[in-house]
Amino acid sequence: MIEPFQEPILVTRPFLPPLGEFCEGLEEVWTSGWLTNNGPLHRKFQRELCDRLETDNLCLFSNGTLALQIALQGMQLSGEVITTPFTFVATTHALYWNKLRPVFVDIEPDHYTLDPERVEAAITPWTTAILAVHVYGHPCRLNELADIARRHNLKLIYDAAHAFGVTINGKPIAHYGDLSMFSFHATKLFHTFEGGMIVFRDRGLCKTFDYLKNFGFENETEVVMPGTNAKMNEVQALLGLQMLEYVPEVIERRARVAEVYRAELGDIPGIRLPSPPRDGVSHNYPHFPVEIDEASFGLSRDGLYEKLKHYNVFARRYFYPLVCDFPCYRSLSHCDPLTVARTASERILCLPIYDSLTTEDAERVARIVAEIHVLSSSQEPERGPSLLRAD
Ligand code: T4K
Repeated sequence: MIEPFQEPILVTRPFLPPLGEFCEGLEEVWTSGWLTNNGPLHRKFQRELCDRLETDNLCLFSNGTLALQIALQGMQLSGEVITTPFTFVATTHALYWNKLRPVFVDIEPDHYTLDPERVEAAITPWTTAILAVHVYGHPCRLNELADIARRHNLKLIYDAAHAFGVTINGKPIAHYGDLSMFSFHATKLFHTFEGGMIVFRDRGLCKTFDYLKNFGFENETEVVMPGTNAKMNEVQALLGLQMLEYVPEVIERRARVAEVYRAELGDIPGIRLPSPPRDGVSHNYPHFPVEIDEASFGLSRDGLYEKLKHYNVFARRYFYPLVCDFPCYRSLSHCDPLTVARTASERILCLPIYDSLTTEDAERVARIVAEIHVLSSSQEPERGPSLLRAD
């Protein structure tokens, strides 16, 4: 029997720059006394991101959800928006907060992104936009979606929460579509504790987004629209500036963990590994989703999820249930049977992946999965190690 891990192995762990480096930066914040409201670090972080992403149209936010909500509001969309049910619930909530009706369509089985054929089939006279998700950092079918959006005069918006650092033939993924939202949440490989960013095509929207995230203030005495408060603060910006330097290293270390999983899990019956990135895509390895086929693995996805906990390994079922199955969205009718999304949601388990997970630990996680398969297939009475708890 493989011994359980001494310490819990969680699905992710945030990368953080050396504390000393961060404290030095904090001194700068303390000295300036400027804590938020477009301060010097915010401006510097924004400029740095603009340079790296080769754009001038970029706006920072306190978190990704508000970034997406404000993006949709600023674009003045109405009616129906075609979207995926296989995502974190914030994607759909952002539509709801803008009184937009989500129309859920199915995803493709290879990278779990929106199926362009289903998108086209779902367009009605009320459709105004497509909201697609680069789920697990895999780019959607960019050309097909762009073509559909152009032919039907729809806005094309990407929830790129998972996709920071992804490029296609060297071009940042932020360059695709009318607008992309990135999350800088602690669970993301690039983060600012909490935080978010939008990158957009229409320069004319810059001012609108700035107003919307700052109460609609034009100046001290004028409010030009009913905005909210969604500003990134100086400490977030400081962390972002420091984190930027480490992104290539963090992605590289995650890639190594993914390689270990691929090598070690590939031969286990009933485990389907994630499809490799498409040609030209430089991936960022935000998650490591495997599909479990109960019949050949000998145990369901949920069974494996529970058994892993006995070894102190805490995988996650991203994304289960489908968003359309949450009570707040269940009453929405949709014509698409969502067959692929449903299967993915019932079968996918995201294994732990983060920069500080050693290759030895990743190997051990994989060997545990293999052991669970063997024990489950032989249907021996349960003799698993004692249950440990995550703190
Ligand atoms: N669109 C998509 C497609 C998204 O995936 C997300 C966020 C959004 C939009 C919205 O962006 P934000 O508004 O969040 O910027 C997490 C994150 O909270 C969420 O940001 C993320 N997606 C989602 C996929 O995952 P939970 O509920 O799974 O988080 P939690 O607290 O269970 O954390 C997961 C694991 O991470 C823990 O087991 C331990 C580790 N962890 C977490 C935190 C917060 C740490 O080690 N340190 C930490 O500080 O939602």
